[in-house]
Amino acid sequence: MAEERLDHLLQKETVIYPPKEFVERANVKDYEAEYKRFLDNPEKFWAEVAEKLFWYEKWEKVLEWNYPYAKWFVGGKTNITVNALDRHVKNGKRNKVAFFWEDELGNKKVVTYGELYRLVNRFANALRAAGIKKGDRVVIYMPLVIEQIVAMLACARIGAVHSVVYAGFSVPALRHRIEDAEAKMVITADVTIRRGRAIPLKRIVDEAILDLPFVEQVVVLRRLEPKVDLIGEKEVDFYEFMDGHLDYCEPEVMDSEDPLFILYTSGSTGKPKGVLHTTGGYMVGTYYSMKTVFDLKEDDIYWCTADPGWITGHSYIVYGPLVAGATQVIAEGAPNYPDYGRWWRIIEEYGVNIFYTAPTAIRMFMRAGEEWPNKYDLSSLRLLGSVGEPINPEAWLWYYRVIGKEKCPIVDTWWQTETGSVMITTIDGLPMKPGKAGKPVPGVIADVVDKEGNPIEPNKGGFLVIRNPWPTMMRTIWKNPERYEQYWNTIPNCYTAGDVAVKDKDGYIMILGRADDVINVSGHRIGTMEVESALVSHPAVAEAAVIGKPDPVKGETIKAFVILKEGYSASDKLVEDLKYHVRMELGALAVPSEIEFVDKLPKTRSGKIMRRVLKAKELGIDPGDLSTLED
Ligand code: 6R9
Repeated sequence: MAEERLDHLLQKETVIYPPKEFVERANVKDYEAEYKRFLDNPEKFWAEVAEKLFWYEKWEKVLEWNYPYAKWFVGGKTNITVNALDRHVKNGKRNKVAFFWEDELGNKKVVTYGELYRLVNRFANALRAAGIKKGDRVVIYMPLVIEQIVAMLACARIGAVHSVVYAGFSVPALRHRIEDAEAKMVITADVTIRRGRAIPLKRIVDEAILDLPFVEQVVVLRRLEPKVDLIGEKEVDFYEFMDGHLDYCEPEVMDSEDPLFILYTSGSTGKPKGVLHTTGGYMVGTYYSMKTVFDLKEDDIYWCTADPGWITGHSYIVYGPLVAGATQVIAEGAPNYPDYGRWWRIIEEYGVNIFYTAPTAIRMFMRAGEEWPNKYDLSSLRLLGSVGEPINPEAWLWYYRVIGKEKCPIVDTWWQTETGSVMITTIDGLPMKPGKAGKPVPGVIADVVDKEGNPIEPNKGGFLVIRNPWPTMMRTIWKNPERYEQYWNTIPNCYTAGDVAVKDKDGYIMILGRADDVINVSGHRIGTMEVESALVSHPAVAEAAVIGKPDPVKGETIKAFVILKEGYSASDKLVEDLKYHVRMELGALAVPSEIEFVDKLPKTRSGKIMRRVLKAKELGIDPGDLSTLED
């Protein structure tokens, strides 16, 4: 496609049709027919997917919907690792590659389903021997290595509930998650390696668990020589822990509704919430979307660039692809280290067919220039995916042209930690509109509505909602059912996603951004209140307010407005101190890129900070209704 034509497409609404050859071979060839099959009989639709998987005992009922609490595959008994591992090993896929792993330096590992099965079983036996039982919580704070995935699956094998914490979080953020889940065990590594540097992780765990008596044991993967010291009886080496355990561990028979994992995510209060997912529905739903949204076939090489520390890694590296029996590529470290060719070299080397990444990465590569991807043979690609934040048409078209060579459909997948799997996109065969995620996937009834839940006319902004229960929906917020119920009682009879969106006359949904006080930096959710409380915990800060500012690469960046306490004065040094403080409190991804010292913050008469007014002033736009402003 010529450059002028692209320009022209940007001026008006662009519609791009998936190649005929793709659609003819697609797992779902006709979206409308598949969607209708769902609408005609949702329970039959989901039962047919579930029947493809292994169950010790079949469910009695597909869905029990007791608004806003759902039970899926009621009475069904299974174990997700039997579907992710045993099923493949027994069906002739023992020597099929499960993972090609590499780090930034090109160190490599190849793990087959047979090997992964043995590692998981041995680790699961070791967990049981250490006294971990069904229902116990285990926190996993590890880099993107095979052992991280082994630890997650081993928990699932014995029914322990894992809570994976992204290795970029700092001491207090990790401590909060360990405390909230009352984890009996923490599994970690000495270091993660990024941009050629070893970043210590165990040291962070040491501090995070000080005086938390319920943490009985810390298992440490020791990667570097000389090996990091293990102190006291609490700490044990990852491989010594597994040593001597059998290659088979009897799986725990899990009820469909037994918890599988907790994953924390930011919301509009100062504390992240522990989103709880359960076994049966999550397994069936992620499996279905692997086959349909990602069109996964037996011989595909699939690469999702996320980290299992986020929901994308849980659903589309660990559970969905393994249950579907995929061969995957995973890569630890930065996308552009040692250079901007890294990812494209990996695609060429492994012959990646399906590639799933985030808009922030695409925009970064766009800036670096197309000479980098052009050095490599990307012709193995047949489907591209995007997730985490809205993808702007310019980035969409670059991804389509430079990476996909105009022959790969792009699935812009909208979903959330809470939804568990993809909710809106253009599945196989649907025409694509750059910048618009698409239509609800079969199984989901999505809409754009006003506060009362009435549909909004086409091309007008409103709240994005889902009107029905779906198998991978979160079941509750850990230890906070009121918080869970809020999702379902903000707008009558709907699940409120917290995003604003518009729907066009063809039913395509475009996501505009968050409706609440959540900032999306490089596809990661950061609560304004979390950053504000981190700032206020610094001795110099009296009050702080934080907003998101549009950024050409990261989507949004954080700007903080700070009122200093008496006796402190503004300086560049203090700005650096405050940034460092936030890094220590929350982690690098929450550090504001700008800090402005002010004397006053706009507030409502009841004392709430009006971030919307700050944002409008910052961006030079209309602040809207100011009637509640104090003065
Ligand atoms: C999977 C994931 C969820 C929030 C969500 C929305 C934003 C995710 C998007 C998207 C526009 C897309 N988001 N995918 N916005 N288009 N394709 O990212 O989960 O970390 O919980 O974030 O991310 O704002 O509400 P999570």
